[in-house]
This record gives sequence, C-alpha cells and structure tokens, in this order.
Amino acid sequence: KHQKPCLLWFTGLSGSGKSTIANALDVALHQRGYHTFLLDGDNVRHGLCQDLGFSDHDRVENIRRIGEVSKLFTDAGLIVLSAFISPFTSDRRMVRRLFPAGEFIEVFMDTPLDTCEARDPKGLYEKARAGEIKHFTGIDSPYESPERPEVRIDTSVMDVDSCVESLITFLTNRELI
Ligand code: GGZ
Repeated sequence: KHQKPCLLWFTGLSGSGKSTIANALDVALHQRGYHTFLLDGDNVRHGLCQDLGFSDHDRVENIRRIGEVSKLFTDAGLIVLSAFISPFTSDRRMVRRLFPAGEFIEVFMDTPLDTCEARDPKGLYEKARAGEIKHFTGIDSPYESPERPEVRIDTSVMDVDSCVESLITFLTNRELI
C-alpha cells in the first residue's frame, strides 16, 4: 500500500487531546493498512527520557531526543505520530529542520486552557494551582503557540472522529497516503 514516510507532530497543553487524537489516528491508519509508529509520554518519558524532568533545559533535551528517534522511524519508512507538549517554538523548529519539506506536519492542539484545566484527567492542574507541582505548562511555565501549524485542532468544539477524519483528509490531499 502506498505511503510516504512523514512525522505528524502533535503539540499543545496537557489535556488538549494530543495523545487521544494521535492514538485514534494511529488506530484508523492501521485499519487502513498503513505502517505507523506512535511516540508519546507513556512510552518515552518512562524509558528513553526517564532521566529528564520538566525544567526548560530538560524539555529541550526531551524534544531533541524525540525528534531524532522520530527521524529514525521515518527513515525506516513509517508514518510517525509524536505527541508531546513541546512548548518552545525553537525546539519544534529544530525537529522540523530534521525533515525534508512537507514531511514534518505540525498539528497544533489549540484547545483553550480553560477546557484543558476543566478536564484535568490526572488532577495535575489542580496540583499546579495549589503549588504542589512547579513549572506546569500553562500555569507557571510558558507555552508558545505555533503561528503557522499545518493543522489546527480545537477539541473543545470537535469530536475525536471528526479530528481523525480531518487528519486523514490532510494526509490524502498531500499524497502522503
Ligand atoms: C507539564 C507535566 C509536568 C509539568 C508532569 N508540565 O497530561 P499528561 O501529564 O499526561 O502529559 C503531561 C506530560 C508532559 O510531558 P511532555 O514530554 O509532553 O512535555 S514536554 O514536551 O514539555 O517535554 C503531564 C505530565 O507530563 N507533566 N509534570 N511540570 N506537564
């Protein structure tokens, strides 16, 4: 089945829907017979990056490693889905530069902070507000919004299936699948 290797880079706040949409897209692509690989906090921060925390310095190194690993997997011919907050524009740009034009697709999960905080699936926002977690993105650590992402998704107004469908349409229009 025809596929072009590429990297879908999901960026956005905690609770913005990065992992949910990346996982659902991963399943949908698999069902259609495409070869994909998903990287997110669950399989990276517990292994490859377990020595890293959430200081600015550690986040930069986290994203650098994930960018390089993503590159290895696209070199192997896969469609890679990476879902990390990646709050700094300069780091996302660094990852973009690893890829030929058109093969790095920035997917900005532009869900409002209010919605992310109301979801608070792990209670982390509540802890951050209480000062129990320091340097929490969106609370006391910055998130630099992408200015020209290839795709913008607001999960406060769009359901999972519609998000997946719009990403599949994007990949199809770009002749990546
Ligand atoms: C942001 C934090 C923090 C701090 C722990 N700031 O919603 P989650 O829980 O499951 O996903 C978040 C995850 C962020 O890791 P990333 O590797 O994506 O971050 S970065 O790209 O900035 O390196 C959150 C949890 O880790 N978490 N402490 N202080 N998120």
